[in-house]
Amino acid sequence: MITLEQLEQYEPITIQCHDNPDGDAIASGFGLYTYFKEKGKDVRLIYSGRNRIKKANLTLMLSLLDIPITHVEPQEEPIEGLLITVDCQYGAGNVTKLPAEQVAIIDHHQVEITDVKMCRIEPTFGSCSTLVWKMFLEAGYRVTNMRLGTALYYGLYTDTSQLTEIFNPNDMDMRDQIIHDGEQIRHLKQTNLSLEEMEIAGLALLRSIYNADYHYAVIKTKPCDPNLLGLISDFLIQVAEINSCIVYNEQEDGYKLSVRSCSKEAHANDIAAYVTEGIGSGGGHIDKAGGFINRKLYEKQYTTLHTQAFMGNRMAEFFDNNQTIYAADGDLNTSDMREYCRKSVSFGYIDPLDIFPLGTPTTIRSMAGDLKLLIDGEHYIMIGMRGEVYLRCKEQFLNQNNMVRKRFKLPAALEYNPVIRNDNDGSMRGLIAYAKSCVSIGDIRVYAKKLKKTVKIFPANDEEHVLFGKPGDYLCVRKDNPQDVYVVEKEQFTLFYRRAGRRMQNEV
Ligand SMILES: [Mn+2]
Repeated sequence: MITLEQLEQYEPITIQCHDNPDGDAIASGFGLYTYFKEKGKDVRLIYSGRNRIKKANLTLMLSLLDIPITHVEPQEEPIEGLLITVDCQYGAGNVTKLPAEQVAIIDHHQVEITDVKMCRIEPTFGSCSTLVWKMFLEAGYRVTNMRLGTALYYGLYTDTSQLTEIFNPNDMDMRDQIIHDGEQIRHLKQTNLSLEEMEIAGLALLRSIYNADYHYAVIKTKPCDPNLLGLISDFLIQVAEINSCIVYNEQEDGYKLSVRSCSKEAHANDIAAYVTEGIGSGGGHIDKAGGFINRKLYEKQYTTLHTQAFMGNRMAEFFDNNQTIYAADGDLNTSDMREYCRKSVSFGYIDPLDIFPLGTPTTIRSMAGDLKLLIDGEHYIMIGMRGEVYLRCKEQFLNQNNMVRKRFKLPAALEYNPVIRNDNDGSMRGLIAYAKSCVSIGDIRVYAKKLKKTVKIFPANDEEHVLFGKPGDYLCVRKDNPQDVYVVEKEQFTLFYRRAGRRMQNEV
């Protein structure tokens, strides 16, 4: 994993966006350009390929923010010093390969090129602008230049359908923290689409596939700016008969999709995660989400299936397979479940009252996204050994765990350290520092089964903090409390639970 400090060793530095650069490629390239310029480096920002930048929003972006990008023709002479391809991977199909003495890659697409050593690829980041911003933070560089902040913000905006399809916490952090000129962003928004794209949207709407059983629609559009996908799906979801939809199209390396839902049982982020599972990534909010499917992985798994059929099938499967459990009813059928004992395991727990006062509205941000918590004195924040964050009612918690008055320590570093934000004043605290250790009481009896369908559980007394389970996870209910229903991931389950009675037999 490269850092900006390492790249600073080279001179001169050339930063290359992919051919037909979009807002994110230009913004992230401009970010690196500005950084190296401030370090006194000889640096230039370029792109190549047959087409020149001509889309209205992009030419406006270049002039508003004074971005010095130039078009170059392919050349045989190697580029001196270091060439960094940004928002793309050197040698991939969407970027003209320019010979160079040294090459580095900074990108957020699926890994396609593996023979470049100096490389930083984060496929779960919503934009390459976010990755550049993160690398700034790591290098101790703060964005104070308004033009640069506005560019990076617009890069994220254009790559996440107007910020609606964000699911990586790093993207959320940049969205919330980076300085930007609201007036200029408004100006850029009004120039988003071309007449050609208006026509693409019109044609796409005429060719929608509608499923009357589940009230969903699927649309494939011609190649276009990914922003358009979000706009079309925003339009579709307003149609009375349509309660959820996927709008997608084909890109160089796969399929980009935009998901909307207004159904209580089928959230857009769940649909996006389900459709892309194993072949890409997806997520977002309950009403708006997005995702990406990697072409190679798709073609490996579905050799002959047409993508439109695939999307439709996955949607139907999602609805067929979705079970909702209201734990308060206490009537979960356990006849197909087996009895297990929970071993005693350690967790971290945090009393939010140790961080912010009673009544504070907060947002807990972790790799799994944002979780809203109004500090009510009734919940603990739990941290699992892999950094997973969830809430537990204090009463339930005390029944199941013994507190150990020790600081909690994670066995390994996390990809993103969870934070809690005070929504009143925006102040943030790292969660791990407040965590204490606890050990679950062993030998708690549960009924459990491996899930074949996705489930959604509305916990008793706590219906707003919905739990989700996917096929392969275990659905558990406590033997002594049929209202205590929850889901445990497969790996965790095998670690922490054993079949009731098994050990006895083995010991004998
Ligand atoms: Mn991008």
